[in-house]
Amino acid sequence: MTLPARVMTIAGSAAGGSAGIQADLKTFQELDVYGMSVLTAIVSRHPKTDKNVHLQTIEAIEAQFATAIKQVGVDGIKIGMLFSEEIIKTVAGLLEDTSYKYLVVDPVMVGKMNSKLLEDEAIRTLMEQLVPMATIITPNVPEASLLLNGRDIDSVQDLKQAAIDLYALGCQNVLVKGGRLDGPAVDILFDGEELTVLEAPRIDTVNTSGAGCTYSAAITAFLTKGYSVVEAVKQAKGFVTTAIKHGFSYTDIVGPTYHAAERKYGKAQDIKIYHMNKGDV
Ligand code: PXL
Repeated sequence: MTLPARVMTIAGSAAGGSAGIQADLKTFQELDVYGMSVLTAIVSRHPKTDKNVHLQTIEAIEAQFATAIKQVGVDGIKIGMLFSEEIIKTVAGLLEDTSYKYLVVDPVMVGKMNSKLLEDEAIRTLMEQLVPMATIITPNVPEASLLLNGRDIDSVQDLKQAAIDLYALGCQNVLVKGGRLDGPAVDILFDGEELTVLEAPRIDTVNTSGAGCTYSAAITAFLTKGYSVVEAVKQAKGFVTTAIKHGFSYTDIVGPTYHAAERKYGKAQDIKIYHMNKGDV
């Protein structure tokens, strides 16, 4: 038997199950890779104290990483919410001492419900220590803007320029996700030479909690299964689009994407993709 590829997420727990570690592990399972997790923090609001981010200790983070590497080993790693400078530095140190093939860095900063998922002073450390190690980074519009000194990103043209400029941070590929702009959901992938434009129709739903986590988890899974970067992003875009299409909510609170949607309803047929050269932007 060929064993499934080994994928680890280093991220926060979203207790409601839509985002963070929960979204990542559900996505890994759907895509038939072997999922492991290193929990950095628990995100869940205490009804009386209002505390929302419950950090894990550095010792607990190191223990989880060491256990997963010893018991299993790893081919692909996805990084989600790290929250503090200390955690970023710890994770960068752990990665330096480990061999793996792919590193996907989702620079998670703010949740859909506006919860703060990265301290302000930690942004620079993330840029300097983790982004240069990444196979691909996957910022959304607010994250790309923060990584570019607060630049306005309002159009597909701005997305393209942002992808080109973020590449200068030293990662191998950049995917800027334009889902928060008006119009179709356009994302721009840049590998230093060529831009790939991926476009999905806008889906009329509020239930998109965890979409970003799911997208980057799917990219990690496809890369680790041996897909090229362009093909992994294309397949992941289809997976998350189908998950958003079938999103739902159990309450009046913004609900999850449906991680099993592709398995139940088939692959998205409406993703458009085209390539252009850097010089044509
Ligand atoms: O969707 C971003 C995100 C990432 N990680 C965790 C989260 C959230 C959003 O709430 O809770 C743990």
